[in-house]
Amino acid sequence: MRGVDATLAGLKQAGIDAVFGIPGGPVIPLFDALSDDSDIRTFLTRHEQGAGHMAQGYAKVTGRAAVCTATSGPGATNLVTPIADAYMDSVPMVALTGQVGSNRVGTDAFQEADIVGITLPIVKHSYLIKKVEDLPGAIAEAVHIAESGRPGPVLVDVCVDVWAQDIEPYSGPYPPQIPGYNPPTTAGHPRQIAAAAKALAHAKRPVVYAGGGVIISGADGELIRLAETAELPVTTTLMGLGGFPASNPRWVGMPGMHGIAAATWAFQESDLVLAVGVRFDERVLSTVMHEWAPGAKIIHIDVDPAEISKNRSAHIGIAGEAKAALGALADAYNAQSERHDHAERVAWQAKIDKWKADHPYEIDTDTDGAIPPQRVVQKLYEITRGQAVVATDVGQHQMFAAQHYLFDRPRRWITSGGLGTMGFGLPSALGAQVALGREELIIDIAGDGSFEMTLQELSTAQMYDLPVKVVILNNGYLGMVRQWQELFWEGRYSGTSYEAFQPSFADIAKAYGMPGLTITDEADLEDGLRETLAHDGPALIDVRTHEMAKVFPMVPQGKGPDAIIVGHKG
Ligand SMILES: Cc1ncc(C[n+]2csc(CCOP(=O)(O)OP(=O)(O)O)c2C)c(N)n1
Repeated sequence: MRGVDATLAGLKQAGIDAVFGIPGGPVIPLFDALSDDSDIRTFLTRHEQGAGHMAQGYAKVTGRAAVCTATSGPGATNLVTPIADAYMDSVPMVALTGQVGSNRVGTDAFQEADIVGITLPIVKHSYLIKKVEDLPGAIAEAVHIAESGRPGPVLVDVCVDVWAQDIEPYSGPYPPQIPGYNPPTTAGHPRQIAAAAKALAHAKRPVVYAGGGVIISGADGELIRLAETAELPVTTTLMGLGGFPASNPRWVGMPGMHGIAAATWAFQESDLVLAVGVRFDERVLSTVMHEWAPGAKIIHIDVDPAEISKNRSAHIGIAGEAKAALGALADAYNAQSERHDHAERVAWQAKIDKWKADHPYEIDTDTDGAIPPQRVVQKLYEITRGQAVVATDVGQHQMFAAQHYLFDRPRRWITSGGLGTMGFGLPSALGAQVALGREELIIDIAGDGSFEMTLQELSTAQMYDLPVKVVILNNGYLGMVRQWQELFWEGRYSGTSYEAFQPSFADIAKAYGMPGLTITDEADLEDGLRETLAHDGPALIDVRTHEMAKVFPMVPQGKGPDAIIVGHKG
């Protein structure tokens, strides 16, 4: 068969059923073959960045890779941001790019860009295919590498002449055996598990620090079991929201720069941190990492051994798969004779609960009549009874969403954590809608600044009848940066105000053939949100919110966790 047919056969064997992208000369053969294929749905987007984020949204809600595709040169370079985003947040994705002819590689041919070289530091793996014999194996490996172990983006860059050449489809073992690539699939070393179980029993003030790895490995059930068995308070990071039910009384909340103060204080007083599927990111620990949890013994479980002791030394490191490791840890805990002191645990949880009760997330009240942005998220949560899938852009609105929309289940929260990519919201929401079907309510909580970066994908929403609801928290500013300027740059708002010009987002929505509403008065908020959410198709609501709202708590950049600003009064 032709190389391109072997490619589709390989993708299907690996379970790929969606491709997002835009064609150009070197991928015309791919699009041509896709048009005859009824097993793979092809989505033509309006920008390759949108295609990449759609693949990420698809992956976030399913755990499975999707494919984004682009032509050589500018098409491929437009994929760089989503590839970097997927790398930072461990999202499985295959980027399939076309390249100039194999005999022209390296000649500065028309639309030649060395995309393998450009993306080398931001891919889990990459291939440049100049010979058709290498293509079927590369496709099989690419999907497997993207999805297994610590997931990530894999690039397959295919020279245009290769598509048409004859080759046998992949017939090797599945998943393919890749020399030197053996990500952990087990719990990790039993002696380390036993040591961790013992440490948990002897701890007086333990806290769980759970991240995206819990969701990726499907370890939420095991985490609940362990937390109940050993009576552990649990925090879930921005990437881990939904990995432990927000309604569980042991849930402390989100830790970190804009997390709940109770989580920061719990870590500061803890004598043991059980970290699982996290990377001790500076947005959690603060930039002064050694000041975080200074008295705590650290247990660190991660499928990627390179993460263990990278940012903070682990006393007990467990290179294991989170689901297996947490299950084994719960079993080891039950099997050992050591037990925690129940009364001590109850007192510790009560102390954390009091911090939570005394210092909940603040709502901006001093708004001069303007709508507090937090209220919009709270209303959305109320109206949807917490059942929506929520995607966000990046900025204050992202943090308000993380703080006020609560998740009881994994894979309902789609956000750009590590890279912090403005413009991520709309396309990732569309990718999630493709994966889950049009019956699922998917809300993109967008910032006015971020939304303008990828809003052309409203066309994709219309073209494929993807009924995503866009809720813009419009403060007329690049709000998060404005907040930093207010707090740390003496209120010099340089380059952050859109006061001089902003388009009508409601009119933009109408131009894209969907309803658009503008809300300026809190009295109209609930009806406006209900009307938007009830529309049977994509719809947009532009909510004008308080321009000077700030996200609190905040641990200022460059300071340790003890410098936390809890709220407006300090
Ligand atoms: C692509 C990109 N450019 C710049 C930034 C830096 N940045 C972080 S938050 C932010 C402001 C975002 O503004 P908006 O989308 O309106 O959200 P808000 O903070 O106002 O809620 C900026 C510019 C970024 N994260 N991503």
